Amino acid sequence: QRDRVGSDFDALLAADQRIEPRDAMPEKYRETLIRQIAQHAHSEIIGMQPEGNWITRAPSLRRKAILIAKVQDEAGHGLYLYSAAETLGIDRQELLERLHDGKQKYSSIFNYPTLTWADCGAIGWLVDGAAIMNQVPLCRCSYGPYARAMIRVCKEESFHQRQGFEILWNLMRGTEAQQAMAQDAADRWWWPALMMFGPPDTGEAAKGGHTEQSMAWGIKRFSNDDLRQKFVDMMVPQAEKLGIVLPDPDLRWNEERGHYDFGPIDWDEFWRVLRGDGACNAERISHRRRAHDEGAWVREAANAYAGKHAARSAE
Ligand code: FAQ
Repeated sequence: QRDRVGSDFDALLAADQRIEPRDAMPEKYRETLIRQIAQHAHSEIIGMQPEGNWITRAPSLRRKAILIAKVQDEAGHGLYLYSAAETLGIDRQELLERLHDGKQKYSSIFNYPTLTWADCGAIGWLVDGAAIMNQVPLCRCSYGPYARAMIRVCKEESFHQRQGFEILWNLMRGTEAQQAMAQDAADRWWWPALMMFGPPDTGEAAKGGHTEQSMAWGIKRFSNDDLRQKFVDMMVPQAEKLGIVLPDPDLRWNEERGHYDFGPIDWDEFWRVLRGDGACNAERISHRRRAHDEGAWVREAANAYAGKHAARSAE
């Protein structure tokens, strides 16, 4: 197939074929992918913390087993994504240093605290729901290794979303206190989930954004606002099923547009969180650094083992 269009980058893109690691690619395309894939990988492993916080306190053995599996899936997603980034010629160690030094970002959403058990439901329902909406189109991303990693990740995220929905479903059918806990979690996670899609496509906040170029390169398939709208349209009926009231008085069906209208997003809060001023930014990074330092012996042992094997097979 490759021969039909040759190895020329533009021809591959024009034919909607995948760019593979050995293909020639513009340096900016490579840098954009490293930025996005690394940010995505960092989000997965930092994203283990908010729910990991509840593993010891999950309300039953069944819930605990499910939560452990979900958090492990997130670690797995991080590993696929770091591997995909490495195919672009960057070392994993370097990426982790950039995360630890604050030179690369992770998703804004993981700087919010998980205060109650219902937050695990809200994360699965809303955060994984937003992640799926954003990541299904990435299965068609122009860069092969990233697109392929997304296929399995999306399957697992769908499962995660269902489990979040089910947690909230049960709470909403429980006592008054449990219902209030579910509603409170949805109140706190709704707006941050909308921010996950990134700044708006137009206006001041859009300046300096990457969307136009990334869409031209087939990395992003939809703009931030288009995905956000699809997400709102998907979630409103689900909230109704749950009996949860989404915390937005402006939320209503717009017959003309064929979409739900929703109220203004607090972009100042978004940029504040990105600058490091969210409730949990410092905690997330210090926990991450500590885990990395405490894992040094595992990396050393794995390297020593690999070295021994390499020496033996060279004999
Ligand atoms: N948080 O021009 P754009 C998960 C930055 S899901 C932080 O629109 P772009 C699963 C952006 O980097 C979450 N920063 O940028 C899970 C740029 O700054 P820069 C992870 C954000 O890249 C669930 C600036 O704003 N998913 O982890 C955010 O074209 C539950 C301008 O923005 C992904 O990463 C944000 N929310 O579009 C795990 C998906 N939004 O880099 C555990 C892949 C924007 O120039 C539990 N990524 N920024 O300094 C993407 O699709 C894109 O990178 C976007 C941003 C859409 C996030």
